[in-house]
Amino acid sequence: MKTLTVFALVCVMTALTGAAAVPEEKADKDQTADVNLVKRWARGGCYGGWSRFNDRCFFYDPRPMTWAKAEKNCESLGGNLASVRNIMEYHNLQRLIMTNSHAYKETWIGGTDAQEERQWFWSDGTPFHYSNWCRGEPNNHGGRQNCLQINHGAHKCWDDYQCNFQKPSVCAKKTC
Ligand SMILES: [Ca+2]
Repeated sequence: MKTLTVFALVCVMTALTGAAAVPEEKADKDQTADVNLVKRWARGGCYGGWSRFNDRCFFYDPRPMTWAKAEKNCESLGGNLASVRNIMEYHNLQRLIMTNSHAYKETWIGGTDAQEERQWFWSDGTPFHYSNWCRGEPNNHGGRQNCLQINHGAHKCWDDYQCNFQKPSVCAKKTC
């Protein structure tokens, strides 16, 4: 119970900081501001372009970036490139991309085997258990494919690809 209270406080503080940064919300009447605060807390801190799925907030960034720049971008927003733990989470990512870009675009998420070939890691440090590789992937084509793109090919599955290519990305962070 104590932990929950702390989480709620952190969440409210985050929401307050967020509210202060948005000029039009400053003009809101007190009551409206309170309602917004409660809504934000109920969403686990997933607002301002982030959407909630289970215990995390997800954010689709349409700007083409290299995998490393995309990861840095997610870190600057308090998260990492998204990891995926099961098929429901993968379908949620696909829905998020479709909703925002109106297509199943090839998109970076947080998988990489740059440290050692065929040893896949998530950039958020969680174990790499679930995968949805396309047939014949990951193939490390040309010996230079160390980053994980999704929505590849006809089956919209996973592929390892050259990390220096610029693609949209999905960030994820824990709810509060
Ligand atoms: Ca490949």
